[in-house]
Amino acid sequence: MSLLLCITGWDVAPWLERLRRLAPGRDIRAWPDVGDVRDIRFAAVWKQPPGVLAALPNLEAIISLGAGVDHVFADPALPDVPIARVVDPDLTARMSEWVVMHALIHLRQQRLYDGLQRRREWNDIRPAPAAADLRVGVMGLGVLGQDAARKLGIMGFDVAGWSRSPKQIEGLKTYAGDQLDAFLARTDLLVALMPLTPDTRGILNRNLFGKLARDGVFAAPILMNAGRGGLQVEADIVAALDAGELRAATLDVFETEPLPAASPLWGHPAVTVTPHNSAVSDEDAIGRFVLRQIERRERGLPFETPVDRLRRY
Ligand code: NDP
Ligand code: OXD
Repeated sequence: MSLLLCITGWDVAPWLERLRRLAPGRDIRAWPDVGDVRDIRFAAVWKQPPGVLAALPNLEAIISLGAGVDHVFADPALPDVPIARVVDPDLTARMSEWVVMHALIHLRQQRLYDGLQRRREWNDIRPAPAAADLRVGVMGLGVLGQDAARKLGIMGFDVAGWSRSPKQIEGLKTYAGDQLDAFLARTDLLVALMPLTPDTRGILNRNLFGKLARDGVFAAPILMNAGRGGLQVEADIVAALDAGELRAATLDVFETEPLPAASPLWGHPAVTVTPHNSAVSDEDAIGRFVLRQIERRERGLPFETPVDRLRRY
């Protein structure tokens, strides 16, 4: 019942050390040192190279080391076995910290105060809207979106959410499916917490920005994206900012990561960049999650957090 760690883009060594420490009796290997491929029953993956999993004849299940699974589906030879994804309270809490913090930075116009401080200017900026004056729209009402929406609500923001399927969530205005335009029309600050799928790729584009509210406290809407870089069209974000169609953008994820040094996003005065760390997590907790999923499968139980192969999230 060997477990293969198949990771690119991150350092695999700490993951190997962590999982071996958490499960000392288990045979855990790290790609490319696979050994006898017939031994491998489980794979824990982050951006596995295409074809590696297909070469494991006895693979029973795949566990994504992230909450997102677009990196798993990027493999055209993905074996047809069950897939799980990370859902972890620590990760969720940290994502909501990022969302609430950056929503507050926009609300309280902190970037303007940063500039004033650098220029040694004492200036109390008006208008100074309250949280209730800012209509936040959370795109994606899954594990992360619901937690973020609830915490934004606690801070007093006027929050609504949009998802694929209709939802009833106490204290939240909800929109679904083809109600997207109505959702956008009441949104001053858009927070994207959606998976990257064939349906959502490029959804954050200039056409969509044009449907956001323009009658809010800040006149032009604000974009925040911590879902996936593939949701956004970066050239459209820059063009919309430069044309005044967007007031600001706070981005944790990018079309290409790491964000290339030549990207105009780095130096744009209205853009805040964070390095895909909005949900920086307790990695031991993720390790324990992975091992718990394997133990469940070994006991004949389903994954706690199965991925739907058709929906791709
Ligand atoms: P969930 O699967 O729990 O939720 C996804 C939400 O998106 C659901 O509400 C779903 O709708 C909605 N959705 C999916 N497709 C569509 C669509 N075509 N139209 C409308 N709504 C849609 O995911 P999580 O909340 O756990 O995570 C969301 C994403 O956040 C991950 O996929 C990942 O890409 C990203 N992420 C980013 C991190 C970072 O560090 N930046 C960290 C962790 C995750 P419905 O409820 O109807 O199914
Ligand atoms: C994730 C991520 O999907 O960190 O968990 O992006």
